[in-house]
Amino acid sequence: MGLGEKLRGALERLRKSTFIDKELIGEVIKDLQRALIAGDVEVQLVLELSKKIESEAFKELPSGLDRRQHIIKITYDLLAEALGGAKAEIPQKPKRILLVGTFGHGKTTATAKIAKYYSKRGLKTGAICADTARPAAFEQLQQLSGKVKIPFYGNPKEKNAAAVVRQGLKELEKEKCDAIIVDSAGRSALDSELVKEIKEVAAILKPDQTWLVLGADTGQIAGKQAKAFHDAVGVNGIIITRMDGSAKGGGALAACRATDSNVYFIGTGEKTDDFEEFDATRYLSRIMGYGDLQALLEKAEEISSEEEISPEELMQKEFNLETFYAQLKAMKKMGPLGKVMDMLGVGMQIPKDMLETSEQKLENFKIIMDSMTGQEKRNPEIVDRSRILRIARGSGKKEEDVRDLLKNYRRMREMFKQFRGMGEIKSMEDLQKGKMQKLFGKLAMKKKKFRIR
Ligand SMILES: Nc1nc2c(ncn2[C@@H]2O[C@H](COP(=O)(O)OP(=O)(O)OP(=O)(O)O)[C@@H](O)[C@H]2O)c(=O)[nH]1
Ligand SMILES: [Mg+2]
Repeated sequence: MGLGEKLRGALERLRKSTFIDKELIGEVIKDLQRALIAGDVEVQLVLELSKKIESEAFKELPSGLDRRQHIIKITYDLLAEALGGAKAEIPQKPKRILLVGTFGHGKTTATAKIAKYYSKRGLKTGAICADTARPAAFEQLQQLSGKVKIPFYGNPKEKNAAAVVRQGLKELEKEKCDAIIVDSAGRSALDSELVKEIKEVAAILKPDQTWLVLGADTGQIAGKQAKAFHDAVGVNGIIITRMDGSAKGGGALAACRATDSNVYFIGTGEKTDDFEEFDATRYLSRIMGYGDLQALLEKAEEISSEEEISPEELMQKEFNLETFYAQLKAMKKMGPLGKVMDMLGVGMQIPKDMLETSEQKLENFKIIMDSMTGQEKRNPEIVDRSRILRIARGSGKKEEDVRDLLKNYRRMREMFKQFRGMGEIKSMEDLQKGKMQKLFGKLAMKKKKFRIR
C-alpha cells in the first residue's frame, strides 16, 4: 500500500465514524503516524504534525463546516504544509541550468524532461553533456535530446567537464538557445572530487539555476543531501525523481520542506512526459485519491497539442469493439491510463488490468479482431462459445485471450454507459473529439463531492 492509500485510510476512519471525540482523533492520528513513518517521514516531523492536528481539532468551527469536515480539512492542510507548503515559483526564464547529484538519481533523464518542459513553454532549450566520467553518458543524453528534439552538445573525447561546457556554450550559441541545461557527472557521494568538478563547471557556465536531482527512495536523507549540496555548491531547487516507484517519496518531500528547499519538479516515470511541476496540495489530493482536475487538464492540453487522433477514430459512432480498440489507443497516448485516472482520483473505480493494458495486449487485441467478422466487431454481443473457438483458431490465440478481449470490452462499455448517463456525451464522436478530459473532470468532481461530504 502506498502512502496515499494509508493516509486515506486514516481519514476514512474519521469519515465513517458516527461520533467524534478525543479518543477517535487519537486513533486517527495514530493511523496517520503509522502511514507517515512507513513513508520514511522523520519521526520528529510526524510528532509535530500530530500535535498540531490534536490542538486544532477541537477549536471553534469555521462557519459552514461541521466538526468532521473541519478535522479533515485541517489534517489535509497540515499534511500539504508538511510535504511542501505553498507551491514554489518555478523560474520561467532560466538561462543556464546546472543539474547536480550523486550517482543514478536521474540527472540525465531530468535534463531531457526539463528541456521538454521549457521547450513547450516557448523557450529554445539546448543540452550539454558534462558527464565525462561515465562512457555511456554522452550517447544517453544525445538520444534523449533527439527524442525531445532539442540541440545537444557533447564531446566523448574530452575528459575535462569544464572544457566540454566551454565548447558546448560556443556551439549552442550558434543555435540561439534561450536556455541551456548542463547534465553533470555523478559520484557515489558528495566528495571533494565531485565538489571540485561542479565548481569548475559552474565557473565556466555561470548557472543562474543549480538544481539537485534526488531519487524519492532517498527518503528522509533527502534533507541532509539537500543541505550538504547547498552548502558545497549552492542549490536553488530540487527535483525528486522516481516518485512513481518509491514508498519513501513522502519522506523525501517532507525532509526537503524541513530544510526550506524548493522542490520544483517531480519525476513520475521513465518517459520524458513523466514529469510535473510539484504542488504539495495537488500531489496530496492525488495520492489520496481526491482527484485533481488541474493536473489532468494540463497534461491533456499538452498532449492534444502534440498528437491528433486519427480521422478513422473520429468516424466511429457506436461503442463497439472497433471503437473500444481506438479508445484504448487514444487513452494510451495520454500516458498510462492508470496515471491519468489516478490524477482524478477515479483510478480505483476502474479495473486494474484494464488500466494496465500493455502494448503487447493491445497488439493481441488487434490480431484477434482481425479474425472477427465485421458483424462481430460491430455487435460483439453475438460472439458466443462457438464463435470464440473459431476466432481463437483463426487468430492463433487462446480461447481465453478472446474472452479477455470481450471482458475488457464489456467493462469499458459499462464505464462509458456511466459517462453517458451523466449526460455529457451524446455519441462516441464526442469522446474522440477530446471531450475525454472534460468528461473525466466531471466524473472526478462528482466523486469528489460524493466523498468529501
Ligand atoms: N521510474 C522512474 N525511473 C526514473 C525516473 N527518473 C529516472 N529514472 C530512471 O533511473 C535510471 C537512472 O537515470 P539517469 O537519468 O541515467 O540518472 P543519472 O543521475 O544521470 O545517473 P548517472 O549519470 O549515472 O549519475 C534510468 O534507468 C532512468 O530511466 C523517474 O522519475 N521514475
Ligand atoms: Mg547521467
